[in-house]
Amino acid sequence: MRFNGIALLASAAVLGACGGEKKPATDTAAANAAAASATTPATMTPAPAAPVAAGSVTAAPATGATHEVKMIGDATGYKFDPANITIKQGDAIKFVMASGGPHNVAFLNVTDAAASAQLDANMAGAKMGPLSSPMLMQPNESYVVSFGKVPAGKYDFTCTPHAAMNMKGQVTVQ
Ligand SMILES: [Cu+2]
Repeated sequence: MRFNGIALLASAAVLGACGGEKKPATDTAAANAAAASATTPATMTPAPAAPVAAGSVTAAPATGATHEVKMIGDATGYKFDPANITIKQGDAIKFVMASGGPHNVAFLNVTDAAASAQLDANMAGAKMGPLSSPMLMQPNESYVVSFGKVPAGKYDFTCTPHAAMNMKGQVTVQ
């Protein structure tokens, strides 16, 4: 046992001495190759999806009917009227500040990336953030959202200042 151990150590030392110049070189090359193949996909993966898609989407003007939704805050509470509305792709919704502002319209939980990018592109003006209109302060102020090229589906929206008061609604795009 002892002799074998010593023999192994000795041969390892000899191998280390003999292959000393070549072995670390190949190890380093292999490590670099492994590191490169490991890091390249990881850094590449998130890049193509989001910025390219968002940048390539442009606003699609409405080509159909314009539907009106009032934004109300009075003794009866805070609400969109109508709160649930069904439209066709290419229609528009004109949100009109009726009372009790400031109100805004902010779409929530748009999980489809293409739908989110198109809807956001269609929302112009000094937005409060992605998928969120500016604040409408004065009576009869309005904000039009085009649903041009917005895929069929259901889109939840809320008024950010009055979300806790249940001021919300849903657009169904056919
Ligand atoms: Cu509101």
